[in-house]
Amino acid sequence: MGNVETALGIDLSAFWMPFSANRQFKQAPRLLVGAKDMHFTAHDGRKVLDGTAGLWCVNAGHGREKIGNAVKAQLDQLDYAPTFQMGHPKAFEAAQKIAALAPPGFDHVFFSNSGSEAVDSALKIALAYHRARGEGQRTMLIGRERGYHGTGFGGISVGGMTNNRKTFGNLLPRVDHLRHTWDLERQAYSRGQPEWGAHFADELEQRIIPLHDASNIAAVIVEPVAGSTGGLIPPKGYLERLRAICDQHGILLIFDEVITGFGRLGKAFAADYFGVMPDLMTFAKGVTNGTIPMGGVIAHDRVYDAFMQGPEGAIELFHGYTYSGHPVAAAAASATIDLYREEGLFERAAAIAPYFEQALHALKGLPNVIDIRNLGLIGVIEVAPRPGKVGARAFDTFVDCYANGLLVRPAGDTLALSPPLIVEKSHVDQMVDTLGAALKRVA
Ligand code: PXG
Repeated sequence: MGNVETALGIDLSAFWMPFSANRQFKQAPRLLVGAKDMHFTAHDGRKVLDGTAGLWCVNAGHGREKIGNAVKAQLDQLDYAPTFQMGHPKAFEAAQKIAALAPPGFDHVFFSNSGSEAVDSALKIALAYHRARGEGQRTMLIGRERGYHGTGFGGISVGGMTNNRKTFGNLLPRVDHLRHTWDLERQAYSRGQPEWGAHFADELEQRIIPLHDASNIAAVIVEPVAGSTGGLIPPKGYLERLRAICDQHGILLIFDEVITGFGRLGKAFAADYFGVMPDLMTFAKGVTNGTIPMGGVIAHDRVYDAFMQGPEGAIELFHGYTYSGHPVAAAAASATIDLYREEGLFERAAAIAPYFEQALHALKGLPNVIDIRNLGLIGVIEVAPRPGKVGARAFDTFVDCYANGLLVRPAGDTLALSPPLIVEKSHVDQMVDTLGAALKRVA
């Protein structure tokens, strides 16, 4: 066993880690053993500033007692109850609170346990919606290059990340992709939404619809801000155009809000932030502040209502999970949403976003930095790849930051910051200083 394993008395061999270089990691592990508010505690007792809200999920900061207490109370009261032809109060309460937070007309919540399942559920709801309305031939799903929609077969099919697709053979058929919206030359160092690029949405009308015919297309799914492929901020007017084209052709628009939901942009959802309303929204992550797995789909009334036809005894949607609306997850969600409201955390995120933007853009000019982009509390530094070694420079920068007390998230040759919404200016300063020093050290 290595030093860390000996110190902690654990064996690292059994856990096949997700999206990780298992052998490299196990040689030099980065283990977190505690967390409170803005900080993790590393295995050696060091405090590490959480610049990424875990994996974009701990929006209210770590170790929030209100959520922990709600979880403990729920475990004592009712640990599990089915939600297939049965029910329990917490699932209804959580759904009600999520619907109340969502934009007007989004009044129905379907629960899953993760963002990947949320995406699968949304795609299936879209297909079933058209069928319920007598347009069952609408089976095509349109995603986008560099989209990330989790790791189910549905999500990787509509997603646009090569590494997540190339190994797995049969993806869903009848899928096409819009191009992504990032253009280094025209958009580099945009603060907030780039001015240029709304026309990328026109591809839907100019290539995809003429090729497949709108009558065959069920839905378009996009992240309002593409998170995992490096914070691609939608150009001004882009989402509006997508919405208009979908409307014109009877195509459902799905916003994957797994990252953007629950305050990341300073509003409850990106739909609110951009003032563009989809038909279905997925969520996960921040819904429980990362404490208990939960995800889901928020459906607009017009979608839900299309299912509520036919005999009352008919099951309207043959879809669900053993843990859809799990009591403990629902209790966590309910308490989390209360916390977001009581502490005004979305407003807080909006208030500190300009400071975050200013601080981030001060890194312009550091070695290898080729772009900096931001929106709300999403900030991304793009570095030039090392020749023949895509991702290596960003990874080394991440390791350097971690050694110096900051967690950032590398993805390709980008480094993302997405701190908890309780972040203070002093934390922002520390993030930028640590990242800046790392960029100078890492060649
Ligand atoms: N949709 C979006 C937009 C996501 O960002 C998922 C779906 C899938 O969620 P689950 O809960 O199944 O993982 C995600 C997940 C990163 C990173 O570093 C992002 C995610 C997950 C892990 C790492 O960018 N997003």
